[in-house]
Amino acid sequence: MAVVSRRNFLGTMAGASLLSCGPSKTPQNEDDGPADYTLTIAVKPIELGPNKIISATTYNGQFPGPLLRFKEGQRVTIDIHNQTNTPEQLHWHGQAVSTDVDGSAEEGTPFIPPNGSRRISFVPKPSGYRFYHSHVRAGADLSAGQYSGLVGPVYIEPKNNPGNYDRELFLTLKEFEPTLSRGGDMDMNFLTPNTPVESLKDTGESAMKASLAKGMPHGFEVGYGSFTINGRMLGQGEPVRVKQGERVLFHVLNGSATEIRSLALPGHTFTIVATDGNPLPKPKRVPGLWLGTAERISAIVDMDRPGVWIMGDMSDDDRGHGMGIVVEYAGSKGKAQWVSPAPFKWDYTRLGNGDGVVAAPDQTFDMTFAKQNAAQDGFNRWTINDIAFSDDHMRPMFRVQAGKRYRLRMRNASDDIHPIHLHRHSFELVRVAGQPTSGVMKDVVMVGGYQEVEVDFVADNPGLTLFHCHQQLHMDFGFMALMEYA
Ligand SMILES: [Cu+2]
Repeated sequence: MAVVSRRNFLGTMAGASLLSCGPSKTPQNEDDGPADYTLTIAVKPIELGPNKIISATTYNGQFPGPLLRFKEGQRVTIDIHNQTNTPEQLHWHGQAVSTDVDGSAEEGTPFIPPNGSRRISFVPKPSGYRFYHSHVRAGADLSAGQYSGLVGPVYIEPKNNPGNYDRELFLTLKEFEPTLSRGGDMDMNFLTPNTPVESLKDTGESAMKASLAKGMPHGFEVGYGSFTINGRMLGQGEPVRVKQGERVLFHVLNGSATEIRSLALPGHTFTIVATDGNPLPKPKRVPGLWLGTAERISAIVDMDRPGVWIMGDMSDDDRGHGMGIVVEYAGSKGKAQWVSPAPFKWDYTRLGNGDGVVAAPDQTFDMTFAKQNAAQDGFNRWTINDIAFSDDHMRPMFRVQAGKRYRLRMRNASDDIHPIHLHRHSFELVRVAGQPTSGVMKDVVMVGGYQEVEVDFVADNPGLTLFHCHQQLHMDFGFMALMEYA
């Protein structure tokens, strides 16, 4: 926990240990003097509950990694020490940084060598809720990549306007103890509009049928033994202690390697103010949250229903295995209560402006995502426009010019939901399953089974740019592409 902050206030993480902070010398340049932050990657025991201690690769021996509070536009220097025997990459998810520090080998970021270190320096931006995580290929190794404990939150303070709420709390949702199965996918039917494209469905279903007819088993999926919020299973950590009348801003991160998560607090509603750290055009009230891997939601909850509650995943099974945290009002006692919210659907388009008016793109890239069942050592192989990304197929697929606006028309010819991520840029949601919207800025969006989603981005950060599905099992087996600037 030796994070030293020269000038930054370190906020609270519910249920997680506080960080020490203290003064240190201001370096004259980034190459000498102490760094503003130190992150040490090492295998450590982490205690998910009293009789549940696992070992995992962590940042600074803790899970989640320390909350890093940066100031927009104020350069930071960070020492990253790697005390493992494998090369690492630390990705600054959601930030518009350069390829040299972004933390993607595919873009050319140097690895943090095994038992070695790297000092990096960058100017944090844009403001808002970001995070950092390992960005290495795990493949069949379920201790590597994002299956590990290598996830931590980042908050970049805006230059002006620190926000209007009583308190803020950071929640990192994450599963541990991964195992492989041939279980097939759980039916996840929470997205709306739900209008599958028939041609995509035909393509996907006939490919699957042909594979099974050849005697292929279903490709591997990953399941988990324990589920946590801020590294603690439900009931095993400190509760979130609140007072009646408080407005609490929750910054929720889905830090999962592979899973989609939901979150509800019985008797309360969430007012979403930002998606992936970017303010919405208007705050939006919802009964609960859904987050694909790597998505973040910042939402205010008015604490107006005294009691002891379970804030948790809407899946009874996952909540039963730990995915929840107790919210306790001052003066309330007793066992924490869970009540399922009335069923509702998750509609990205309603977070934005209904008009769907956005600037015309200079060019549109069409992409079709497809699955080759069990095609790679029992794992599903994934393609974008029929090409599976690999060490042998890293040639950039798309070419952009600085300053221009591009539309990505993503077509999903599989029944899985893909949380799609673009590095070093933010994008605007334009159309989801045929429904227009505007004003919702994100860096990850879930593309539903057999659905189409369109997003626009402005090419404003030159350098190789990685585009991929954030599901570790998908990105590791082909679901990536590079964009290059002309
Ligand atoms: Cu995917």
